[in-house]
Amino acid sequence: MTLSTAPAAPPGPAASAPTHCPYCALQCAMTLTSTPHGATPVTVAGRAFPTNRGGLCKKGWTSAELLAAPGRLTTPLVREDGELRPATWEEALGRIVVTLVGIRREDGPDAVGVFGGGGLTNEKAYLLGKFARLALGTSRIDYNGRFCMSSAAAAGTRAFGVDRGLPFPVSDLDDADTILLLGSNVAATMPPLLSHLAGARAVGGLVVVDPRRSQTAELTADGAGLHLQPAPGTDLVLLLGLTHLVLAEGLADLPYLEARTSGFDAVRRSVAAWWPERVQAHTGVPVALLREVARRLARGRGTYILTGRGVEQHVDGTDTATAAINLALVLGLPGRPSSGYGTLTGQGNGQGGREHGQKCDQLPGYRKIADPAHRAAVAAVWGVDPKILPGPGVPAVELLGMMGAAGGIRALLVHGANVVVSGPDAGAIRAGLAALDLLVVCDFVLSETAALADVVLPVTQWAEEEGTMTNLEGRIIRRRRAIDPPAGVRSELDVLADLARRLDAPSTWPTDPAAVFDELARASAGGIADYSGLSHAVLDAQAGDGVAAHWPYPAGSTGTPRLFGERFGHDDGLARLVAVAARTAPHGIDAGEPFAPHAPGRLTLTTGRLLEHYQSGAQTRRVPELNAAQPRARAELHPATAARLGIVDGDRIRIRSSRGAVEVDARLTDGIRMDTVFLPFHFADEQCANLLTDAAVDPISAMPEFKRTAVIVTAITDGAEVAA
Ligand SMILES: Nc1nc2c(c(=O)[nH]1)N[C@H]1C(S)=C(S)[C@@H](COP(=O)(O)OP(=O)(O)OC[C@H]3O[C@@H](n4cnc5c(=O)[nH]c(N)nc54)[C@H](O)[C@@H]3O)O[C@H]1N2
Ligand SMILES: Nc1nc2c(c(=O)[nH]1)N[C@H]1C(S)=C(S)[C@@H](COP(=O)(O)OP(=O)(O)OC[C@H]3O[C@@H](n4cnc5c(=O)[nH]c(N)nc54)[C@H](O)[C@@H]3O)O[C@H]1N2
Ligand code: SF4
Ligand SMILES: [Mo]
Repeated sequence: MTLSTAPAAPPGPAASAPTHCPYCALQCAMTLTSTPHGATPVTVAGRAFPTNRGGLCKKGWTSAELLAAPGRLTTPLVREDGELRPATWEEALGRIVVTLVGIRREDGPDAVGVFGGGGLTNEKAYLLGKFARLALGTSRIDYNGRFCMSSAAAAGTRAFGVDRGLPFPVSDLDDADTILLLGSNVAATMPPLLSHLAGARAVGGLVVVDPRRSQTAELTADGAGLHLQPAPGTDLVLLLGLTHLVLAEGLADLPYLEARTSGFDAVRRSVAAWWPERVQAHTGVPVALLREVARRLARGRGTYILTGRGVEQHVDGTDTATAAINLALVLGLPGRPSSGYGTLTGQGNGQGGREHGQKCDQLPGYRKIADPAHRAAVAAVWGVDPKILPGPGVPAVELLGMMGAAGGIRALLVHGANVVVSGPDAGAIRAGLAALDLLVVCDFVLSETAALADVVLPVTQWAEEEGTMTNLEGRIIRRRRAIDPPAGVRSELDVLADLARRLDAPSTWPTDPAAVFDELARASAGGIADYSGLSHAVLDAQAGDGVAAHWPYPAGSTGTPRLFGERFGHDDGLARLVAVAARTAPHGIDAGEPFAPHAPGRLTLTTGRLLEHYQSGAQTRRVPELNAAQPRARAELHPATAARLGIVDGDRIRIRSSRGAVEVDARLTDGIRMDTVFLPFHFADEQCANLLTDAAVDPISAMPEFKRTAVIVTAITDGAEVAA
């Protein structure tokens, strides 16, 4: 194995590189042109591609500013006397290795944890999973996709036997006349996707389910569609009620259910008691609207049901996504031309990031780490004895909860996540991070999590590296290098390989992204997410920049744009309807004083996104234009609620939950339910929404409850809190 301490000699930077946006899962195509003497090193232009059709959102247009943003990390940092100071790579890596070896000797390999991210390229996600299992020997790896796609993934796997967010190309939506969009605000989170909803809007068929009149719900105005405004966390009841109506009105597709599914009888029984008046009482959605939606869905000549985080980030998120799938199956949508069910994957590589082995129970190719045949297949590619592979680890929230605990983890390596802002119950996460013997963060900016680290390693970003990403349609695309990284920065593949060598790891540790991809492709062969027919060269040679490369893509294939046309992924080829039940008794957030439903100032907090910021804001708060547009967290409150609490627009307010408190500005809007308050989670410190959220998780997916927290809202005047 040969390794250098600096990145391999770079190919000369292309004057212009066809690549994709650094942010979300739509992975809009763009061309970067290097302008070596400008203040911003590259300029960005939208590029024709089936997903974005040349369009970009504000984050995409301004993405290159981050390449030259002040505060870009270019040297490793180590903590000394409580402060981070610059260090050489040799010192930083040496310190990591000495500490890890000591912890491993004292407490075993599971005392070291790894936390990955859905923004990592396929190559990095793959190598990180391999690094955890072979170089550290730990089972304890998981990633921020647990906070994102886990409920939808669990539901999709359970129903279809395959978890690919959209089992069809986004452009199929163009032909739809009816789209039910549950808990997704695409107008803010994936603006170029709106062009694919235009057909449905034109015929009045866009149905948006959101407790807020989001920018997407606004698109239903003037006859373009319908907006259902349920109380946060009541979507499961809503979906049971819609399925009840479809059955009661004789609108189910019985021949499809008979030919292509199993489990229908149990689902029929499970929705029997959810008559519309009862659903209205639980959700607040009027009976007439429920009936109209059920009929519209059944009569549509091209009907799609799509879910987003609004319905998935709940303690019953898997069951809610399952109820959405059941509704789709009862209507006969999945696997049919011009109709279907899908979930809108979020992070840039949210799809690929959940396929290559950074999930705690997983090996590459979407394989199971507990399955002996899967272990043997991957161990053969790695050239190791399957016995040395650890077993399943624990999911993200549990992993973070183990920091500093007896039998827990003493060191954590973070790659591509800003957990102290974006994890639930962020106050507890901060305390956990402080209790570690060693926190290592790889990043290109000093995120809030990096600022707490013992060692910070500066890595290449997006336009400085080669790789692949898998977008929300399961389409594998190429990320291309447009400029040289700044001196002093190393690629994450190089960092992992160097650490592996210092830790005397078995196997080989390639650092060239194309070579890592080739190994990933081999390791995925025969798995659910099979990439074995692909390579960087194949992707580069494809017309239109990898346009057709949807997985599964086994050797000799031309890819799979549409899944489920003939059969679903289970051995019997059938889709499974799974009966799910809604909880009706008060639970979790409603239980107990002082947060009981009628306590003064008591509202339900839900959280989400703004167009201008991405996730924890670590990147977008450093882009001047984006930060100027949204400099602070503002809590959306209904004017009637605000009046009752003595709050006027722009007031400073305090929001507290059983976990913590934040201080933010009030923004009054009649687009939100009177019982609900909305906070974006892009901000840090006293504005961090996750100081309020709870670490309770879905029992199946381990998704935390980000979208429903009991809070008390009070005005603050002259620094003093006003009693409600
Ligand atoms: N601008 C921007 N775009 C992004 C991102 C970003 O951070 N910023 N992140 C990317 C990522 S990783 C993801 S996962 C996607 C997420 O994309 P979305 O799922 O669109 O994002 P959210 O804003 O989290 O939630 C969507 C909507 O759910 C609503 N909601 C809240 N609670 C409930 C509820 O109980 N029921 C229902 N039905 N709706 C509810 C919120 O009001 C919100 O309008 O966006 C991606 N794109
Ligand atoms: N309250 C609330 N909380 C939420 C959500 C919500 O809706 N409400 N949504 C959840 C969801 S869906 C998600 S996806 C998570 C995301 O939450 P985070 O994990 O915090 O996501 P990011 O802000 O994208 O953090 C990525 C970090 O990695 C860095 N980074 C980017 N690319 C790379 C790379 O290639 N290598 C390395 N080493 N670093 C990189 C970035 O600079 C940034 O610091 O937040 C979750 N948290
Ligand atoms: S929609 Fe997503 S991928 Fe497209 S430009 Fe915006 S952030 Fe980038
Ligand atoms: Mo996400």
